[in-house]
Amino acid sequence: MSYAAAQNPLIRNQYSADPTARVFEGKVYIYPSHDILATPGHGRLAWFCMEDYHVFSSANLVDWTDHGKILSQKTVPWADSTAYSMWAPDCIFRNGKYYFYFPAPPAAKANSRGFKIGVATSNTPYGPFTPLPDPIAGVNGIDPNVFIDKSGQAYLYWAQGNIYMAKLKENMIELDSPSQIIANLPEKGLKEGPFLFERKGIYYLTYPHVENKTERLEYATSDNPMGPFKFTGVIMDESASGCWTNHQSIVSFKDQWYLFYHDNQLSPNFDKARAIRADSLFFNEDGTIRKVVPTLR
Ligand code: FUB
Repeated sequence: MSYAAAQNPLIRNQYSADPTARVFEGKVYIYPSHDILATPGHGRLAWFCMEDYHVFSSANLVDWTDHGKILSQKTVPWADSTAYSMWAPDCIFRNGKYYFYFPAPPAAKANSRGFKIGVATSNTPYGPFTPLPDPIAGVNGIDPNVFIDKSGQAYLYWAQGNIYMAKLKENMIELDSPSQIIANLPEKGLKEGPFLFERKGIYYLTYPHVENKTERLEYATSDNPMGPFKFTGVIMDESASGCWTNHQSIVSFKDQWYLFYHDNQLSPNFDKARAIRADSLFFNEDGTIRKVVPTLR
């Protein structure tokens, strides 16, 4: 089977993390977090610092176009415009519109560590996106991920120590069921960054989990996007570079599956300045995922 070889890290002129890859209009679009370095008065020093989002697209996974800034903390009506905490986003297409989901601390809680999840919409996958006036009611947490099943039912997954999920209404901006914690995932250690995809009737819930020191990528499977899920295995071991976080998405593009993730290859001494990567991913006959070993390029 032939497939394009990704050149890692994918983006080299800026830091990027938490890549959600989507296939829209025959190209791969990546919606990552945009790490920058905090300076006095701008973000928390030596911590994650993000003030906006860029989106990147590629037709071959080698040549990437930066479509520029698609959303900024300054223009989200409900968000704290000084928080520098625009964490891991997602984007999905429905009814002619692109819906961009992002976490941010709300303005009313400027001194709290809480996050809400907002939505911004666009007529194109590359934006610019217009934020809605309020975050999604009933959701507190980070790392939104949206999945639409074959019947058209949409689901929102997010993290707040554990992984939560709820159905979304057709309008994609309101919950349509009570939120629930996803059961049967490892009991101990932070779980965040959910990303759900479907292949051959199996729903794969993937997530980073801290078992020891840094996050490794794991997955659980089910025959239903609402579960129950069963822990199934590890997709990628803990980072060899010592990057505390990892964050994944998995998509099929031109008959090849890919894992998108990040490490701190461009900033070996500071792991909050990360770089997104991709490697081919393969399944066994029984649907389990073969562990991905990061390429060193
Ligand atoms: O990028 C900030 C946070 O780090 C993300 O929301 C988490 O998934 C982790 O990658």
